[in-house]
Amino acid sequence: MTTLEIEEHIAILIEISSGKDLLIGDINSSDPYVVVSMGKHGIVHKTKYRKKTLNPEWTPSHNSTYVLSTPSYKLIDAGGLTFNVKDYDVASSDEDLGTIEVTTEELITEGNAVRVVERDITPPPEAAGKPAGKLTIRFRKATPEDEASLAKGEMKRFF
Ligand SMILES: [Ca+2]
Repeated sequence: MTTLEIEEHIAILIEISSGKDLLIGDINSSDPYVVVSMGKHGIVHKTKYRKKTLNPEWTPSHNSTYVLSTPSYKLIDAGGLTFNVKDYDVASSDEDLGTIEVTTEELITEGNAVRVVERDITPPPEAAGKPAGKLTIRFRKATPEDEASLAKGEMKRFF
């Protein structure tokens, strides 16, 4: 962390892009969505769910994209972000389909660089040892225009 030079406040545009070969939460499929949390600071974002798919793609209309705007120390303190994939259920509590972690150092990008992270999902304890698929996240430094577009609910592609 000592080599990390960052501003006091950071704004990162994050897109939860897609999942691949996710775990099955229902009989033969899942209704996957993603909950993003920042350590003890709790939940910072949620996508909407996609119906009956193990290979979901989330777009801005599914809340795929948001700006994480935070004092830097909170993100450093949290060590990064956790992306928890869940299966939406109508009649019971939502199933855990596993998580990926993206570290603070990965999240701090230079200039306009876009970073794409495709990472193996760590399965929940009850599915330990099973392949749980992959989750793809994209991010870059947020601009004031990004924040304005999101606030207006524009459904454009940000990446
Ligand atoms: Ca379900």
